[in-house]
Amino acid sequence: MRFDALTLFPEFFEVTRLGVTGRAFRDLGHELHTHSYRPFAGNATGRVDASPFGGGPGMVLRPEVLKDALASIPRAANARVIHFSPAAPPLRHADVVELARLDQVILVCTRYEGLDQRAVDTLVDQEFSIGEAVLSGGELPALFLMDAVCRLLPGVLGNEASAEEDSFATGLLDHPHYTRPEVWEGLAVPPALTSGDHEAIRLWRLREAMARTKRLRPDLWEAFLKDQVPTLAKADQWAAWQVEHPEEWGKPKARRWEP
Ligand code: 4F9
Repeated sequence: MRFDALTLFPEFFEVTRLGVTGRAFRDLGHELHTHSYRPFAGNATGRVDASPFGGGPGMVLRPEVLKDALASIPRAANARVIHFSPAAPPLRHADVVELARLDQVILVCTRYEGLDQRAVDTLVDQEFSIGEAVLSGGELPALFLMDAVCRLLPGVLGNEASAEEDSFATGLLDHPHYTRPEVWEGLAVPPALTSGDHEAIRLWRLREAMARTKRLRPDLWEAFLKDQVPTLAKADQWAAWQVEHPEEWGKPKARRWEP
């Protein structure tokens, strides 16, 4: 996989030597090429932006700068050009999975006031935001996307199974995790996890993941109830029912539960 990042601050991308991106680029032959807009300013001053028509604060990247910068980058047949903007739908895990199948992702980073809309309309394939905070530029969103994509590339994650259990891949938030010691500052690990009963552990984790999702992301929980619960095994449907009826937890399930 090849990433190209267009930016006024190529140094932002030095952190990709660390962690999963480091493994992808250094050890696994994936590539990151950073490109400054500066050589494409088209004037001796090196200015790549201009003030917005209609007035207002900030500067807007000129469309011909992006066009010329993109033209200097070799393109794979299935390359995707992505621009980051707070005024765009959020990047979802499903988007990350789709991007991980491409041969090339071109990341267009602009400052907050952004990019001339004609360049967005004619040169950009897809726009994403990351979260609802406004940032000073698109570099951190580009790093965010690369981290999320690189950990899905074969051989990047130590444990291949972990990508499939990711929050959002399952439609649920992750369950809580515990490690040694079994009692820490008076706080014990939940007994199910030390029971050695694999099915009890699986159901405990599922129920915790469901309870957390209901509490923190009611939107995801509603979708999970509607789309996924009907397809689950009976034991898992029972766990979902318990999450919806916490007052019934611990009571015998006989006769009270109608799936
Ligand atoms: C992009 C913020 C995506 C959040 C781009 C300034 C941005 C952003 N998500 N902020 N430029």
